[in-house]
Amino acid sequence: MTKKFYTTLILLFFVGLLQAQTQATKRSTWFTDSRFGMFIHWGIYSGAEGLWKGEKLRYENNYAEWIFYRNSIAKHEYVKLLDNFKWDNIDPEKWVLTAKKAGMKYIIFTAKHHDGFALWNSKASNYNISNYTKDKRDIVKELAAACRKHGIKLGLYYSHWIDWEHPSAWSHDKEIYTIDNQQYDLYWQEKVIPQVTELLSNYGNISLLWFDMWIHHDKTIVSHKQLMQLKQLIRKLQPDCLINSRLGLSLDEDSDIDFKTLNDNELGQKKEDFPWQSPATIAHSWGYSAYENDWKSSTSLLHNLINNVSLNGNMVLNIGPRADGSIEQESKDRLNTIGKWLETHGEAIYQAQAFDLDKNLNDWGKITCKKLKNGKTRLYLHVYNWPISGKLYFSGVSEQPQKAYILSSKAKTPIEFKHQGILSTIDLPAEAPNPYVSVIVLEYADYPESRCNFAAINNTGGYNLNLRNLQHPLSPSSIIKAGKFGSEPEHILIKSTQNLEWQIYVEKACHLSVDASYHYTGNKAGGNINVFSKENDIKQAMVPGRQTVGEPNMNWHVKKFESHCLGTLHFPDKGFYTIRLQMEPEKRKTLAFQWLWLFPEEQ
Ligand code: JFZ
Repeated sequence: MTKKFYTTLILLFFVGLLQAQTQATKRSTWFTDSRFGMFIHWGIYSGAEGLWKGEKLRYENNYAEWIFYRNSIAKHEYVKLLDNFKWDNIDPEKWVLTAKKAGMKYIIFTAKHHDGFALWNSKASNYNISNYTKDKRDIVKELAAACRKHGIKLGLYYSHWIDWEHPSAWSHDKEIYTIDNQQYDLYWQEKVIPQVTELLSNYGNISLLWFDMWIHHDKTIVSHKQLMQLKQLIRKLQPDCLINSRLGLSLDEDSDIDFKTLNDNELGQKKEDFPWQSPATIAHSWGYSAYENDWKSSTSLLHNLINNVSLNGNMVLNIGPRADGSIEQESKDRLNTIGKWLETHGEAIYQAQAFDLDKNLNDWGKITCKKLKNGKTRLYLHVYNWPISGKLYFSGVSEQPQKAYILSSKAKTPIEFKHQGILSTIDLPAEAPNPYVSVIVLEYADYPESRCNFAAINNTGGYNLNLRNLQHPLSPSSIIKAGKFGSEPEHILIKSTQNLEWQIYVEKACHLSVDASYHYTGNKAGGNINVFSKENDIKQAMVPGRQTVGEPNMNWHVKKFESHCLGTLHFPDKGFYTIRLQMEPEKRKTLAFQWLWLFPEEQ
């Protein structure tokens, strides 16, 4: 009886867990389908433009939206910045139209940033925009209406942890002047809970709430209990509203958190199976700053978006409108370029996912993937570096594609390719069809299996066999990272006999010449460097290495890593081959090894 009881209980627990998981997946489908959104940082700080009484932002991380805190501004002076606002020009619909034109599917707006000022008509705090404007403007309301009108999802940023306005909230100088949990809870119950209630009650569907606590709750004033209270409130008022991990609960800790937020401007590094997002700026600050011009290029922004989608992630790209509501030309230019690109390449981004291949296997760009309803699969090869040879090598899939075409070509005219083993070689037009990123589509009859753990042919037609694409990975601690400002490249030190192995695929019988980049200590040639493959071996003495100055006219030296021709390997047929490198330095001599380079010999 008790046993049965406990089994049922355990079963119920897992069913519940599963349900919570599928619920979360269902909730976030629109989000992962969208891939690209707009962040808007706009508030009183926008009126300062990064300058206070002639002084620029203090502190190294000089985010313009932090000026109230950084430059120790008094509240009664800070609100005077609102006098700079041109209310006749301010129209949130223009922001929505800009987002739409840029191909963004959702907007996240700073309803309340750290300064504590609410950009809606908040009953819970008179520190709000309606109270401070002649026409009693409610920007959240206006934005919500515009989003609804144009089919854009609305998310709201709400700074829950930091609030520089409420007397018992957490401002960082409380670390000196102290604050107790009871006091802080006053802020929580008086401001956070009622304000989030307002936002989720009076503005229609809120698709997402974006909180901003980048420190674990164990390490700061917010308690787990308070976070749970907030989370339960959201689930009660709008069960479908997404919550980001900067609420202060990680996805591991709480499966009810919908997506992980990476650090500011941090890009994805590996494929993840849960939803995640990079918040990104076009220049540096999030709020408007007149003193920055470190604009990222359209190409690099596009690369960042594609990089994330190729690893199952989203990107939310920020604009910081001015106090007249306008968006800087530099931002608009970039958003228009991305939007135009998405008009013809959106298929490779929206509802697209990561493919299974290692992100570094093919060196010309990134891959996204889509399973079609009819069972077919499309792989989108985002070619960053259009090969000058006119041939694109795509390694890792053994299934033969049914067809290949350029995504932006309206007629989807097939392009020629050949397929052998795990290599598709695609004939490309001499000129890239798109000046930013061109996309080649490969269509497969089903979901193709992929092969990992080998060293692929690169964009120039050779194989770079290095410390990162070994058959058996080295322990990371044995790899000496690039040093001396990068003038000494990544390498390993070898003092006694050592073997390294790689796998390569060749599509036909061929000869590959083999070079090695290394530095060997000693005054004369000695020791052995051997390369073995199935058909023949190469053996050569190591050539003593020289030094080089780090920079012209500088007094520091580094090992000179030079490329040495070792000989030729024969490959009698197409297929996979193991390349084994055996290094045998002499006693008390050291070999610093970097890479092997295999390149087809001219016939
Ligand atoms: C936060 C805000 O402080 C900033 O103003 C902006 O809204 C941005 C989107 O989020 O910035 C951060 C986030 C993370 C860290 C520091 C500042 N962090 O991890 O140290």
